[in-house]
Amino acid sequence: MSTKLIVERYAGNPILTKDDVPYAVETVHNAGATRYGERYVLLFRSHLRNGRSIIGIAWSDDGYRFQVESEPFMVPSTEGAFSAYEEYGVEDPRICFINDQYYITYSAYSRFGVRIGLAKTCEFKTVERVSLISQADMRNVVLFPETFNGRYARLDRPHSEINPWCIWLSWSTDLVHWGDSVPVIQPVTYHWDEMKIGPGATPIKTPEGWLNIYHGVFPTMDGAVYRLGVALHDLANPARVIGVADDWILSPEDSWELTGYVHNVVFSCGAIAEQDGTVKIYWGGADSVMCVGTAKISDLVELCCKNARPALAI
Ligand code: BMA
Repeated sequence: MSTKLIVERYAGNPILTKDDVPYAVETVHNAGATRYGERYVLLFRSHLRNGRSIIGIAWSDDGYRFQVESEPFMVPSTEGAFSAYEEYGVEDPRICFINDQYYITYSAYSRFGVRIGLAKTCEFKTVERVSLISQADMRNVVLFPETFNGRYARLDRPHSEINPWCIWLSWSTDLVHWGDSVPVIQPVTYHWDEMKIGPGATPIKTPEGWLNIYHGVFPTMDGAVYRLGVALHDLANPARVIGVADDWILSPEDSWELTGYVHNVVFSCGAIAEQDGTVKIYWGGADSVMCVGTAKISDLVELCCKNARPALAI
């Protein structure tokens, strides 16, 4: 099976650009995605001209043609406990439906570093901030949509000078306090994801395991290249990784992925499984536009099982 054919890009890409946004922004990228009834929702990140980010919202009936709402969905909080940690912007939202609520995990940037905020909504009209759920420095938190023996689980990506930028898994009984953290996937030296990896889309449940679409970064003389890969986690204990696909599934190729606000980037914060066994994967191209492509879930699972490399490999 050629990985070149794994993700079929939508012919109408890019599906959203700054020209589709009715307020002034410079980029549209890194959108969390979910289904709301019969419709599709994207919560996308946009840079303002001061370089800081806000989160907008777009709706679609088919998952391809989106209409952006007239006002942003989340802007940095200016009051209460959140304001001190969002002054530099809110970024890269992921959406997870649990307990009849849509939970949103996002990066909150401030003079104190980057940490993760948790917010929730029932109808994508109003949004309520719940708690800051990490210390600095943490990015890329995705929740699992189910509990495991009464505990919630999340994939996260703490970073520091000595941590080799791994994907970790943490547990919680209330979605606010997290612990029992363990590293679950490490970058592999001289591999497409050797520089750093991070969770991408909310994990998708398959009969074989939880499918984790993540991003990996390779350093080159021309800067970093961001690509997407896949891993499969045990259904009953997602801290156990069944396999990590050796090859990437998506690499920057289209002109709007190769050049833009940051060149050579495909970065996903959301994917939506369909009844027909396919998944719509949404990704930001070059931190500038939103794109979508489809893959067969069974192909992605097969890559994790038949073409795997060790999860903790150094
Ligand atoms: C990462 C994050 C992402 C961004 C990517 C490529 O560190 O900032 O939001 O898409 O870099 O610039």
